[in-house]
Amino acid sequence: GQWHRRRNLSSKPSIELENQQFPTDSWTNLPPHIASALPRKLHLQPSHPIAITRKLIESRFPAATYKPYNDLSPIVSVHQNFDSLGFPLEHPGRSKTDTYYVNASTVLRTHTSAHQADTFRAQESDGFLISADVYRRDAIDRSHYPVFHQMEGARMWSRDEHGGNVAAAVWADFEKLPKHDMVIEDPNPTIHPERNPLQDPHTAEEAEAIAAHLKRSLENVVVEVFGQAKKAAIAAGEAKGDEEPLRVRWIEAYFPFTSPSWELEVFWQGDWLELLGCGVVQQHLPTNAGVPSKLGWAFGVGLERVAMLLFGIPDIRLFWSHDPRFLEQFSEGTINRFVPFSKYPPCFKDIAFWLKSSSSAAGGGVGAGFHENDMMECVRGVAGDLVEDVRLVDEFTHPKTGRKSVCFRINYRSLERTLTNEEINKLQGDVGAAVVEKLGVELR
Ligand code: FA5
Ligand code: MG
Repeated sequence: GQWHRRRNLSSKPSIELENQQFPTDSWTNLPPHIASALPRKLHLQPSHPIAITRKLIESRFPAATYKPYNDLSPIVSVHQNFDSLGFPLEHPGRSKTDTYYVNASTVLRTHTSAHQADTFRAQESDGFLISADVYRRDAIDRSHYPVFHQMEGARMWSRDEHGGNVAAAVWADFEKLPKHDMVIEDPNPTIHPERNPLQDPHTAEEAEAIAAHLKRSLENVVVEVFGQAKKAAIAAGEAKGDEEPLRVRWIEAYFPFTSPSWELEVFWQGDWLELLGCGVVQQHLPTNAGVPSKLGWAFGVGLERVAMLLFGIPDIRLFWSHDPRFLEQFSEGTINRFVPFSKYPPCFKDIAFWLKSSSSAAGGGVGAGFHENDMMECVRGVAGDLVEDVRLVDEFTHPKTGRKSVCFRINYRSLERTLTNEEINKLQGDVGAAVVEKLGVELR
């Protein structure tokens, strides 16, 4: 079993978040280093790159149609975050290895989609843009962080206003969208009967029109982002303007609350980087929200990922920096290239341990009741932002005892200074102690 399954992590009867007391229980798994991010609200700090990115994306969507919501609380119910979106009870996203629970019925939202149902029900406009901080137990590397920001967008059309079928109205709105000439790879059909199906309540014409409007709207955001990033790179003398364009592609995806669904990826630092997920809204959402005749699209984009491209920010941890050498490089409304203050040396340390032999297999790829995210959180809890990357480098099962051993490689590197050997050895020792205490493993 997992340590946080057995006992109340905080061991306090309640936690205070946003000036409110929440009772804790056996589901509580919210560590202080995550709770302390709640007051930061980077998307609301005007000269922070996350807020500049938010405003740039908002500027591509007319405010009369897309009402912005930027101040919704991150503390939501399990119902809002999962049930209202049609997540099945056994969905891995619901587990304590993936989600921060305040208690059994309350979580820190894992995505801005947690507000879709309520916003559809409020019916304040044909569309919306919701920007917010979101929280997830996840991998540690330069593009993943346990707290990040998303913007949710949606656009709905009403069959009642359009003679029972919205396809023509959506195509008419599509024609009004700006055109672009960027090459975007899109090898799959809009609808695929097995991989990416049409929903029963929709006609293929409706889904095709909604998909076209959705993709064009998002492609226009990418065109704007790349255009601004390129201008800034030329101004900084980093580029001449005749470089190969970045590769961008649409791929098929799956979400419980959209179908068909897609993700948009760009080629960045030698690998595909996912910017957003989107799709045609599952009809159960507007139906349950009391607006059954409305249909349309929704997307959720990672603001850090977009900001990294826009400003040339190489590591997601930088967004949380209090260092004026980071913060003072940005100002409201300005897109400029980030100038690294200096590159400090990485330090790689391996840690190997035997998993508990008694525990049974579970998710997370590794098995034996052990989830990689538990390791990630132990490291983050000890080393905070002094850790750049944690990678599973070896797995091995003892041929005689059947016990399983894993080895993780931790890359310690500060963004702000050179770490000393003593400091790193202390961190590594503390990580070892934390995994023994919290995960019940045996160091090798
Ligand atoms: C979602 O969160 C869906 N709610 C998106 C969605 C909305 C789909 C509406 C359909 C309709 P996903 O888990 O893929 O999807 O996350 C969306 C984006 O958030 C990713 O593409 C990525 O840009 C960003 N993201 C995800 N995890 C992290 C992380 N740990 N650190 C930084 N950014 C992340
Ligand atoms: Mg995704």
